[in-house]
Amino acid sequence: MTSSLFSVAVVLFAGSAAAAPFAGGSANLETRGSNWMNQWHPDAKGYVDYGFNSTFGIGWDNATQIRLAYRGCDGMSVSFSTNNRQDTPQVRYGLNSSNLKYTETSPVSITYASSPKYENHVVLEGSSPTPNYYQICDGPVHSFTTARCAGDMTPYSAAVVVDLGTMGQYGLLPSASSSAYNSSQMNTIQRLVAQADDYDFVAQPGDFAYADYWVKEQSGGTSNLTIQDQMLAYNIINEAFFDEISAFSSQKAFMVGVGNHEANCINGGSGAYGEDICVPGLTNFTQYKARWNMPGDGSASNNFWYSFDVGMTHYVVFNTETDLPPPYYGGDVIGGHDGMFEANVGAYPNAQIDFIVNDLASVDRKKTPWVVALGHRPWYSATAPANLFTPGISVFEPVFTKYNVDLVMQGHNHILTRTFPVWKNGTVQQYNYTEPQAPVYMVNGAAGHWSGLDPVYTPFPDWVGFANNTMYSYSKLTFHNSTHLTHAFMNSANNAVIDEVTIVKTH
Ligand SMILES: *[C@@H]1O[C@H](CO)[C@@H](O)[C@H](O)[C@H]1NC(C)=O
Ligand SMILES: *[C@@H]1O[C@H](CO)[C@@H](O)[C@H](O)[C@H]1NC(C)=O
Ligand SMILES: *[C@@H]1O[C@H](CO)[C@@H](O)[C@H](O)[C@H]1NC(C)=O
Ligand SMILES: *[C@@H]1O[C@H](CO)[C@@H](O)[C@H](O)[C@H]1NC(C)=O
Ligand SMILES: *[C@@H]1O[C@H](CO)[C@@H](O)[C@H](O)[C@H]1NC(C)=O
Ligand SMILES: *[C@@H]1O[C@H](CO)[C@@H](O)[C@H](O)[C@H]1NC(C)=O
Ligand SMILES: *[C@@H]1O[C@H](CO)[C@@H](O)[C@H](O)[C@H]1NC(C)=O
Ligand SMILES: *[C@@H]1O[C@H](CO)[C@@H](O)[C@H](O)[C@H]1NC(C)=O
Ligand SMILES: *[C@@H]1O[C@H](CO)[C@@H](O)[C@H](O)[C@H]1NC(C)=O
Ligand SMILES: CC(=O)N[C@H]1CO[C@H](CO)[C@@H](O)[C@@H]1O
Ligand SMILES: [Fe+2]
Repeated sequence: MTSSLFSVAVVLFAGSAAAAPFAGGSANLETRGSNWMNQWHPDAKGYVDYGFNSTFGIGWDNATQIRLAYRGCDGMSVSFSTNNRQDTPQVRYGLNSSNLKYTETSPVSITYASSPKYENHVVLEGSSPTPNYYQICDGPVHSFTTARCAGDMTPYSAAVVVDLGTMGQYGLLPSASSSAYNSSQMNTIQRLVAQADDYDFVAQPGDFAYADYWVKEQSGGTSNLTIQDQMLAYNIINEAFFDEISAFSSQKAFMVGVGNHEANCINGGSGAYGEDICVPGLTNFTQYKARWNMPGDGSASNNFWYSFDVGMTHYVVFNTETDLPPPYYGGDVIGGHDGMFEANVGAYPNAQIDFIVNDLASVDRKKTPWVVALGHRPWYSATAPANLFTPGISVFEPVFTKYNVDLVMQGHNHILTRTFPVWKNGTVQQYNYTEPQAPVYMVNGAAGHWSGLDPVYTPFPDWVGFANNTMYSYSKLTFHNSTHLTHAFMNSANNAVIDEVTIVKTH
């Protein structure tokens, strides 16, 4: 087994790096050891031809899986995948689709062990805040719009999904089971594409693809994936997801946060199989670090917690998976709820909470009257109490309450939940949405993934304003002005409003 399809992972920073071109950083990507094949689980085949047929040479090939992310209000990060390492990833852009005047390049073309792709990250800075056209190498010309600047009080909407998995053959299937959607109706990815004119950007705080369900799919019998397929199975599901989302993430910024399904290749274990089945590169959030390029100062933790402004809203993305201040544990670290034994990413144990506190303390509510926090695991959700993320009550809730966060968007439970304004570990502050003094929490983990939706747990606690688990859904946030914000659970199948509430609040 001396020849393989895979080269040594290459992290190339040729030339002078632009300011914070890539948040993942070189030190955080696992390098492929010479004996990594021997580290495979004994049940695995030990050799895989992906059919992607990468030559891992240097040179242009077609850019796929485009992922945009806001960078201030005059920039955009353009991330894309290629089969080969790119010497100098390049994006041309401009205001005239047939005359792309500007060119930006980047030294960042990276991979990780077990990946069939290279991830390229180019940051366009100083673009005009009007529709911009862009082209990766000589591929098709796409367009995007940069973020509304902080203080722009023009009404706008945003879409939020959580727990959005792969659709189709190895993901959520139409009609086959109770978890199915109606094959004549749209799934959530198709809906986000169809409604792209209705929102400025999409946010997903956690749980992409569910490729780490490959063993469960095998044992669940709905796919022909086998244990022996191992990382082939993982990569088929994973690549399909990034191909699918590109239909919206190539035209809208896609702002992401981390969930438990980003931790490793097996979601903490399944049947006889534990994390030791994961080959190098498929543990410790390696893919999550390599694929995304969220705003920040360029440190590894930027994909895990960061903030950004869009018009009248300040958004802060927080991380429930790692990096809680001691004595609390993130869900995926040793001692955490799921015990996935992954590592913290911050420079020191309190790095995340210090960032969140400093960030929220410095929000200018005249410019951005609304503050929305996005994170993965909920502590208020119409689920069994055992599924609640109780450290959140101690770590995040007091901070969100103190700094007057208006709305918290979460998922993880594959259901819908809208709370009343709630604080102090489950005390309802008031039973309406007019001038609330506590945050309102929304759980929308109903975007759809391989195993469908979860049960709701009854009777509902008194902080539950609405809960349901019968429809796939995305959330639509509409900021009307400094006093009115509407949250709607949208039915992905027909785009009907499932539940809607307007928070009226003088800031
Ligand atoms: C791939 O890139 C080539 C040019 O390099 C182009 O002719 C071709 O249409 C592209 N294919 C796809 C599927 O984008
Ligand atoms: C766009 O560029 C093309 C090609 O250079 C040019 O003919 C056209 O006039 C430009 N359009 C505008 C609106 O500037
Ligand atoms: C599926 O959707 C179609 C179109 O909306 C509808 O006519 C049909 O009744 C639906 N079937 C089921 C089983 O819900
Ligand atoms: C699973 O079956 C499909 C067709 O049903 C086939 O295209 C695919 O290659 C198979 N996958 C594996 C991993 O065998
Ligand atoms: C993840 O990282 C931690 C800290 O570096 C390390 O102790 C642990 O072994 C890693 N897990 C795997 C599966 O590599
Ligand atoms: C929250 O309340 C529950 C009982 O409802 C209690 O068990 C738990 O310790 C409380 N948590 C905190 C942080 O006060
Ligand atoms: C909302 O609830 C508060 C507290 O019970 C109450 O004082 C207020 O009148 C209510 N507002 C509306 C519009 O119902
Ligand atoms: C969820 O909504 C469906 C459709 O409106 C309804 O039939 C069902 O009773 C609701 N479930 C709960 C728990 O309210
Ligand atoms: C804010 O928007 C709401 C909803 O559109 C509207 O009813 C209200 O009058 C607006 N307030 C101001 C001050 O414009
Ligand atoms: C699936 C596939 O086409 N694999 C080919 C990839 O390229 C290698 C080396 O050129 C071939 O040996 C494989 O057959
Ligand atoms: Fe989750």
